[in-house]
Amino acid sequence: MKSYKVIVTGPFNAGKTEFVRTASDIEIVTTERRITDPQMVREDKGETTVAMDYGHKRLGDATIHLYGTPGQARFEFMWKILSREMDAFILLVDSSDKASLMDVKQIIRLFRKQAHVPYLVVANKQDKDKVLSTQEIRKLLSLPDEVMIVPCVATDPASVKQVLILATQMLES
Ligand SMILES: Nc1nc2c(ncn2[C@@H]2O[C@H](COP(=O)(O)OP(=O)(O)OP(=O)(O)O)[C@@H](O)[C@H]2O)c(=O)[nH]1
Ligand SMILES: [Mg+2]
Repeated sequence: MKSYKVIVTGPFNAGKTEFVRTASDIEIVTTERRITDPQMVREDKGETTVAMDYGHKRLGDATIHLYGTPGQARFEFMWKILSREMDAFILLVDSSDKASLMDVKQIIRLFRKQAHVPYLVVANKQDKDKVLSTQEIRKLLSLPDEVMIVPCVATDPASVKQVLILATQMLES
């Protein structure tokens, strides 16, 4: 039985907790707290992850342990703790929020520094109006050709499963 530790990271509000929740075979462990900064509150979002999300998913003969990170930079100290001994990371972005992509290069750099593991980028919230395409996001993030970017809707189990299948293939190649 293979076991992988995969980090789900990305900027504030990208859909990390939703992704882990949809992916997981078990009810996830979350550490969501009410957002205290009024400027950060969104119409459909009153809570934010302050430490981690945890869930796991069985895929074939592998178990993927998924650790969602906080998105706000002030909880960045958790990123280092969570990324210890990771096998890969998944970088989620909100395809409907171009401004949020500003922070993403920095997040990738930070995780690459922790360990030289493979990663893939998920262009989340593709169900929304006026979203950036995967090509546009690739360009904005200057992603090298060898890094996969996958469209996704984190509320849709089939979409999330597809990402995990690709992540597993990446881990096993
Ligand atoms: N339409 C749509 N909404 C989504 C999708 N994924 C997540 N959301 C919504 O986006 C909001 C943010 O999702 P979260 O999972 O809390 O985001 P997060 O990245 O964990 O946020 P932080 O922990 O605060 O950084 C929630 O209201 C989700 O329901 C998606 O694919 N499509
Ligand atoms: Mg969260």
